Amino acid sequence: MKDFKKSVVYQIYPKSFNDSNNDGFGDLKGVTEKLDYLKTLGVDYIWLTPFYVSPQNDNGYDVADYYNIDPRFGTMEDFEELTSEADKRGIGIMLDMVFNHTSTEHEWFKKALNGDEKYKSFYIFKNPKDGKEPTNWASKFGGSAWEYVEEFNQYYLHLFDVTQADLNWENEEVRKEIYKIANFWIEKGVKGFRLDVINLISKPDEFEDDYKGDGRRFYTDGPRIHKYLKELNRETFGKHDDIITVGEMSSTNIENCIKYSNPDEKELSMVFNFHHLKVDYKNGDKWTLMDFDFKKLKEIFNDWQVGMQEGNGWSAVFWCNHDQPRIVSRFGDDKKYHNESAKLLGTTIHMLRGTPYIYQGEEIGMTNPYFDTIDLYKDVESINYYNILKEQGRDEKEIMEILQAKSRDNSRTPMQWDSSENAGFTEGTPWLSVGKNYEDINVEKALQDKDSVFYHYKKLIELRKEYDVIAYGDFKMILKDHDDIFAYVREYNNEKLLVINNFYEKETTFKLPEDINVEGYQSKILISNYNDSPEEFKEIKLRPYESIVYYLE
Ligand code: TEU
Repeated sequence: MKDFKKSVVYQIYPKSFNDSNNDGFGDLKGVTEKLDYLKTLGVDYIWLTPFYVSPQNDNGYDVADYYNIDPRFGTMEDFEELTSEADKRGIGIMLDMVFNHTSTEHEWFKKALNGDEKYKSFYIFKNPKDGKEPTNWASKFGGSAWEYVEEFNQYYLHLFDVTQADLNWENEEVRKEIYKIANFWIEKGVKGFRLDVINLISKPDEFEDDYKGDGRRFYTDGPRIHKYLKELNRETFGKHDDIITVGEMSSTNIENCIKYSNPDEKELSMVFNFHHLKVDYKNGDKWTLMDFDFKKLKEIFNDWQVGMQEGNGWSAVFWCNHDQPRIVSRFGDDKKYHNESAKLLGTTIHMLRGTPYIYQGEEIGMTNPYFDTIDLYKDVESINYYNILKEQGRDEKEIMEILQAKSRDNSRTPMQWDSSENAGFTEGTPWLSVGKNYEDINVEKALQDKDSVFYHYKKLIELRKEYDVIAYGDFKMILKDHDDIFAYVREYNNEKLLVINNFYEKETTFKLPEDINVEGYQSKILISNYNDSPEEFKEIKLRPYESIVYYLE
């Protein structure tokens, strides 16, 4: 059994990873072709986003059949080969399970629409209120969270796209079907589950208007969420000691995350939360242009690291995924200090208390593509908000700048393998345009450059396996009020780690606080993004984006 605290997970968006049959769409065979690359990087698990049968309105998060592979991605034999080949390389497969909702193309929903009462009760149908939607709840993708069905004179709930109907977890039959799905894939040998928006599955007892929030206040951490997660654990992955689980927790809090991930609770191994990725939102609104609030970023990292440590919870620590912009473009400098800032961001995350997740391409410093016309965008959320911002009268140039910064398509452009056409992703027409800088930023080039971002990430993974203080050490932030530096100390038995990150282009000075005892300790640099960082650490002039990790014992 791998220790998930010493493990690193690599997230693959198969649609954009590697296209083995040149139809322009990545596939499972394409993933298998790249397992040796992932083995070289040194990752322990690969999280595959959904590849089940789906109409692809939300790129697979609208599942129409949980038991079969969508032909675009290949066959069940392809999946079985991938799992077997990954296992030979000591890599476990983590599947993405979308249990909050199904596609409206799912047979359950089709039967519901045909009036089958059993399957209507699988979803959330409500009568109109005053001739309108049952509540004022908003879909995460814009518009109302309710869709009217004339035949029933009722609405069904969809917290996301209108073609993603929320399941009714209050119905025990639904839960039993969900557990069958999870156990089916466990039988196939998967070693992990990522649970999509899992803290939305328990709906409130009363469906009432949200007068205070943005129409989404009731979504998260509902009244029976812990009951359901304990049952899911008990009926499926909790029966096995070699399956790790991570819950995607939308807008949650530390108290719940401790309950979700403290091993005594028997719910999940760890959780994703996103507060650190909202520090460039204005008043909680993603669709704005705003520099990131560094002070708030440090506060959030500190609160979550200390809070989860005190409650014995466990976090997935990450910057990127298929919903987030590329971090080097977002919080780094993807022009003048591309390598330095990409490495700084990697070190910042990988030295934290938690299990690190690397999103495909992050390890080579892939950037946002800066698409400049709306027809290059494919993401349902981005297209919906383009139209919403147009209706609000915002001008085209400003809207495109917002999409260039915030669209989920930023992370979904094809993986850049080499400098050949379409970056070696496909010999067909890619479903989404390749980033223009693929001739400069690609895997082939990274593997040939010992100073590349790739080898920095490879080293970070090796260090986590070698030094217990990284996996198990307590976290303590230092220089809380420093405007440019995010620095922290990790401690475990007699080991200390001093992690120092200058998040800005300008030079700045680091001074070790008096209360950090280093007397009698031997020190060495474990990793830096400059080849000549000073061995002496009590006072350091930090260069642009300089990031250094000292090990003391
Ligand atoms: O994401 C949950 C979610 O809220 C995302 O929509 C994301 O936070 C938001 O788009 C950021 O603006 C999960 C999946 O990761 C996402 O790809 C799916 O679209 C969504 O659930 C619905 O299944």
